[in-house]
Amino acid sequence: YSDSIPEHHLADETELELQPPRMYSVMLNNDDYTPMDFVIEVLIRFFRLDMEKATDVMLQVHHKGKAVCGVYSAEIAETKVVQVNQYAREHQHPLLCTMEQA
Ligand code: TYC
Repeated sequence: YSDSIPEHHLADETELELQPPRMYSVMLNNDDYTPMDFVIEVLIRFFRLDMEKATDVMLQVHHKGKAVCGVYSAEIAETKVVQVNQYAREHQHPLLCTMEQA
């Protein structure tokens, strides 16, 4: 309906900005070296999973190669990726966090 509103009246509340944001799945990728307990800690700390859910997602990654940890808008997903990869490197683990459009 924004066609019916003069362009100079388009504001934050009009149609263009009411579209839902594109969503991104943030994934953990399997590797042979990162300890399972560290992956669980990451899932609890950065993705706010409880111990049971975190264990489930960690095992999914371990068995299938990767799994979704959470789904977020672009800016939040990018922040998760940076924070998790930085945290893993600080602890000298090769754990890799990535994102893809959901
Ligand atoms: N494969 C690892 C191991 O056997 C565990 C692991 C799980 C690593 C999930 C990374 O994202 C990962 N210690």
